[in-house]
Amino acid sequence: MAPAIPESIKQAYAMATNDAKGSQLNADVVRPSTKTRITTDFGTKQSNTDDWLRVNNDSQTGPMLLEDGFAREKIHRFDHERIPERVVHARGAGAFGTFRLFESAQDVSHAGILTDTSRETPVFVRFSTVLGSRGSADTVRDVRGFAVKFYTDEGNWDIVGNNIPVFFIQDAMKFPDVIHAGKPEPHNEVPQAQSAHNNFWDFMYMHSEATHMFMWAMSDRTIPRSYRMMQGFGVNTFTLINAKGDRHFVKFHFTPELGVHSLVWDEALKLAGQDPDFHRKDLMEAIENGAYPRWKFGIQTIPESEEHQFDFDILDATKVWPEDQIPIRYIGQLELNRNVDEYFTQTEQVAFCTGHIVPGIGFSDDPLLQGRNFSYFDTQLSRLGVNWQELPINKPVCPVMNFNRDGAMRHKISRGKVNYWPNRYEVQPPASKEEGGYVDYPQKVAGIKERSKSAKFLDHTSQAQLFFNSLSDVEKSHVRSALSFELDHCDEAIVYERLTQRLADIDLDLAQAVAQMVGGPKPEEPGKPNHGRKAPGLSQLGYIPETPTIASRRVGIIIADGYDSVAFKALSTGLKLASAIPMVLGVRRSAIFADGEDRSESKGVIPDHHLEGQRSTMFDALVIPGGKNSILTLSKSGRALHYIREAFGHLKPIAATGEAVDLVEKAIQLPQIHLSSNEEAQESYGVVTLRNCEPESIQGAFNIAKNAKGFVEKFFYAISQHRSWDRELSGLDKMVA
Ligand code: HDD
Repeated sequence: MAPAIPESIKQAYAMATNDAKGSQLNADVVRPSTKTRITTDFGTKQSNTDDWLRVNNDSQTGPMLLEDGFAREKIHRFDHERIPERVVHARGAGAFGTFRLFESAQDVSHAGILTDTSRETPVFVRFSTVLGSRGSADTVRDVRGFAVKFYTDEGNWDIVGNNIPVFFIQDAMKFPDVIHAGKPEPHNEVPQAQSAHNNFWDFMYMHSEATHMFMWAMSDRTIPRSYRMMQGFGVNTFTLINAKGDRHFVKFHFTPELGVHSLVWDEALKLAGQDPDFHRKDLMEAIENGAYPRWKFGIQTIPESEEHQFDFDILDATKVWPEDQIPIRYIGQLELNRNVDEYFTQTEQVAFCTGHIVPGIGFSDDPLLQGRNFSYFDTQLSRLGVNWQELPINKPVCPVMNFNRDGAMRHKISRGKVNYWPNRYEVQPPASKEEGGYVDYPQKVAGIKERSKSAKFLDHTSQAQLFFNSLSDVEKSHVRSALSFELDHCDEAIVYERLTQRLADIDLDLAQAVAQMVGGPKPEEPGKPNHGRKAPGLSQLGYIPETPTIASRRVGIIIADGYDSVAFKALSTGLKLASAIPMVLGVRRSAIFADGEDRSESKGVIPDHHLEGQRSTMFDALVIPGGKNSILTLSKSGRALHYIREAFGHLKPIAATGEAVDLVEKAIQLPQIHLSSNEEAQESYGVVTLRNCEPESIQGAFNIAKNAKGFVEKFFYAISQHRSWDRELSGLDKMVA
């Protein structure tokens, strides 16, 4: 029997038929069912798709016949299934959603999507890694793409951004170099999906404008916990034009409701092998569970007249606009609420272009953006072919009418006798401004034609220092470790020695620590004095939500026969009520029975997984309910003990009740961790314990707040803080992992 369709999926389909993009996409959907029959591509019903037509001679070994058009069609279609993968950002995951504006930005733009607060604009978002091939792992250290297609009433608007606000290069002409340097090396196509190799770090040194970005790339930003927990940035400087015709420069921001959170490096490395689809599955799971990811949408704007008032060039994509100087104004919300129906036709064939803008939005002279505007259109041609704009995922929801014609695979049919303008029937004239026509901003331009950069583009270190100064101690130590890891993978001394010297331009302590780890001379003097300034919004620890939440967090509950059902039920119910995702991990994936449970009366609990099928890396936190026999079994299981040790090493909250407190003690063996000794709940470095677990001490209201007294509340608060940084600061994690 076919499995029942979950409610959330039914709702998603209902939504799909309600919104404009959804119904447009559904227009050509094939829905296989038990009532439909398999046909050839040309509609002939087929009675056998398993056996090639052949001559069956007496010994039953006769030849196959070329005549079999059905078989040839099947093989021919299979032979041509692949299209070129994206030259960068090949691996990705996408979802549909909605954009809502809650505050009009009409003072700066006349774009419908930025002024009409009654609209709900359908969107498609594709997240990606940059360097890896389509089949590479999700959790590698890499920048993440954050590309948003808004299907607005006035045409498609694409923000083709990243989860880091700056870029490696200032001029688009350097793009092939930076990507060649980062991709696998040409002689052996090694390494896959990582920057830890000679060519990348050679280029980082030789091309010093990349300094600011590589500091971001070595921070935790490049190992996100989830696509849902990353910021998105338009990176380039665009412009907004209001109804009066005034122009502002603008940067676009998406800030996640769940906060900005990362994996720890050891976890990211392991997950790349244990679950290469970790982020892809996380996005799908959250949407299926109704935990729709949301981002606040914000703009930073600068009036045209103030373009030159800053000590950095506002058109330089290697610079942020510090938020203390140019605050972000949050005006909208992006929500993802529908998974794709088919990966290829939607996530793979979606084509983003920085050149896709709508009236009220314009480009700037940012030299990276100008080059991107060429590259994106161009690349779609080799990836998808000339009529890529007609693919369902790329089609706007508003009417498209023009005299562009023909080309391979054109399938729009344009009626009428004329295919040019002006024509004698006056059909399809251009739109006036009043009719919504895009009118280019009348920018005054004069100058010398030459290949050069503005003077402020030449400062490559001030903002690298600003970024590093603004990080917390934990984040700084992660940058140090990341650089030490990456440079350890470079085996040519010229590469790691020079790069270490470059670090002294940013921070001498950092440079010295890295030099000591990777070898080579230790810099004695700062290359450039550090200005000591910091800016808000650069440290990701500043984005933990003010109201603590554990929504959509995966929590593994480990049980064996004889577990304590009071603790189990209280925690699993509490987690569900708080919108987390509890997952039962049993010693086997068949029924597990609680202490005292009558096996003839009860069906027990069927775990979601068995312990060997998963790893602690796949969960945000662990729960081990007590129960004498359960803990006896688990204490003899190396795997169960490893779960606890590994989760501890990865700074994750761990909760244990009753006899499980002894199990945690056995696994961790650290006197610094104080475990509960009586009915009082104890929290110590994110390990939350309750020795005497009575129904009244474990149930009740869940108030996820700092300094909460109850066991469940303490545990939930620890999860909401993502990781126990104190554990790392005191080095306890290293003693156990
Ligand atoms: Fe790019 C894809 C983001 C600079 C050329 N880029 C691509 C994607 C993202 C970005 C998110 C994947 C889109 C998708 O999911 O389909 N790229 C950026 C950002 C940049 C940037 C934030 C700096 C601000 N890119 C950049 C430059 C060039 C390109 C300077 C070329 C001159 N990018 C491309 C491309 C890709 C692409 C080759 C590959 C696939 C595609 O466009 O559709 O054209």
